[in-house]
Amino acid sequence: MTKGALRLVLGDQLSEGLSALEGLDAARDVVLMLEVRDECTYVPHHPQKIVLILSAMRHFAEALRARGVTVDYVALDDPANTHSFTSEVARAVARHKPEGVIATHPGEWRVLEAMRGWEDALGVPVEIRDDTRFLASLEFFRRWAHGKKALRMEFFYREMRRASGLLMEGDAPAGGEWNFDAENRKRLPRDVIPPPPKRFPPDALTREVMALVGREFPRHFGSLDGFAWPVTAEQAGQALDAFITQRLPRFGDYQDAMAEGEATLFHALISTSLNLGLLDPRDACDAAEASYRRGDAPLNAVEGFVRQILGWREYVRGLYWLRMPGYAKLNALEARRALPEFYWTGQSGMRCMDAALTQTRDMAYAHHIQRLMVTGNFALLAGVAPDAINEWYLAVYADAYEWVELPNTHGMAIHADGGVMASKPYAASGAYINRMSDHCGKCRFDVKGSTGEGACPFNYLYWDFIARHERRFASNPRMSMPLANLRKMEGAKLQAMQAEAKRFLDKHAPLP
Ligand code: FAD
Ligand code: DLZ
Repeated sequence: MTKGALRLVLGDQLSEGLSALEGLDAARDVVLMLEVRDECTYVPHHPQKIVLILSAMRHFAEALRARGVTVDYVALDDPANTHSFTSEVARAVARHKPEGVIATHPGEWRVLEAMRGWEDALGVPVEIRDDTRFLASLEFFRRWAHGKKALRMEFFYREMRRASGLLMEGDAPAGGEWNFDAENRKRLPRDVIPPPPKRFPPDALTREVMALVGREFPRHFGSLDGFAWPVTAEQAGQALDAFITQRLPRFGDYQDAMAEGEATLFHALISTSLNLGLLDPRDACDAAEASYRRGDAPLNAVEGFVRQILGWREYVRGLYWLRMPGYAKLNALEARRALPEFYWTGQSGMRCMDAALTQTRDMAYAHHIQRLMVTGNFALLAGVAPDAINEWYLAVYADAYEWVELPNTHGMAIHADGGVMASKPYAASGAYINRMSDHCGKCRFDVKGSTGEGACPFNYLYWDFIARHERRFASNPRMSMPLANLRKMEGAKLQAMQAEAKRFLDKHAPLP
């Protein structure tokens, strides 16, 4: 029994500086960590994601214990485990009879809702502290958003540059521009070979968790072989260092590229570590800026990288907490179709889709353009129901938590929020994929074709999508070009594409 506080650390809160651990009294307080089945199954997470989280939790608990902290760690295979946060916190309160529970604001709405009921249910004070591991507080975001008609990331990002001082020369942005995106759209040339990312082969503790997860969740989509994610803060730091020295200089140039056999290109693969709390976002930005200041990486690369973290990552979190819970229910395009079965099998026959889907199965990772312009674009064009596609993204990526997955999928990829996040849908035909990748040359579908069985499905689905939403998009000036092209199109050609789209969708993504 302790008279101190029970300090809860969730699986994605593995940071030494976590607010729930501030002021910890090692002599009186107990840190509570819970492996629970409910969290492993509320969507069928990829086994690598579950291993990553449980292994990182176990390593974090070991590190706390090494510092003399008492950790009450409930393992997944503990026979007494009741497998939900709420019931396990209740059991721990009964065990320790603490003076109160201290938690950090969780990353998902459903968990916050549960936490808000704990004080009444447990009969002890429950303090939910702000999550201070972000560069913008939720209050900062709310103040920025207040009274604005449109919440565009670019303007939030500029505020964040000013507030953080990152890549600033006095009051002006380094290099005289806020954003060098226009330079960051190169296709990968044949003779540019991206250096492979640093891998972290599983240690004994991780191997133990792999066996456990293999036993407990044998039917979850995804392969466990090849698990190589960083599971400690030290490893996360090494992954960042390797990225900064080997890949950052070309990150910008090839940020939007896709290539056969290149699953990671010049991307950082640090989202898992950032989202677990193993890596601090400010440290990642500082390391990139230092590389620029040393002359080791060009500004287009460094600004592009910093924008992803200081801009997009902070922006999506702010938007999520500003708009939830209603945000998840939006369905502006009235999308209702089922998720095509090939999202699970990786056998669509479309080379770009199958590359993204099979690497997702094998690594629990796909880079941003694959998520946005391939699997996301496909779901948008096909009109897959938001719940179905959101659940898929939340399940299959090792870095997925609702605060970051939902705005990216619901808002950016499928436009279900009707334009809160993006001023127009990120809809594209096969021509975009052909421009940014070498997939189409080897694909069994013809990227130039728009009708018939051999035509690239992205083409007829694109025009079917534009035609389906013609009236809705008419008031959006950013859609005037595709609408003008639609109106110029021969009626018979459009009808043939619509018939092809219907045939394809009824087969692969039926209506309920
Ligand atoms: P890099 O390309 O190297 O970028 C560096 C870092 O910037 C990332 O690690 C990440 O922390 C941050 N970042 C980049 N883009 C974004 C973004 N749009 N939103 C938030 N952070 C960003 N990211 C997640 O962390 N979890 C998700 O569940 C997730 N779901 C997504 C779903 C869709 C449909 C889309 C289009 C994007 C999603 N993203 C998500 C954003 C982005 O794709 C990933 O952060 C990125 O691919 C992670 O790989 P990386 O570390 O190699 O990133
Ligand atoms: C995703 C996840 C999984 C798979 N398992 C656990 C777990 O067993 N224990 C835990 O504390 N957290 C887990 N998580 C992360 C939580 O789902 C996450 O903390 C919430 O979704 C809030 O972001």
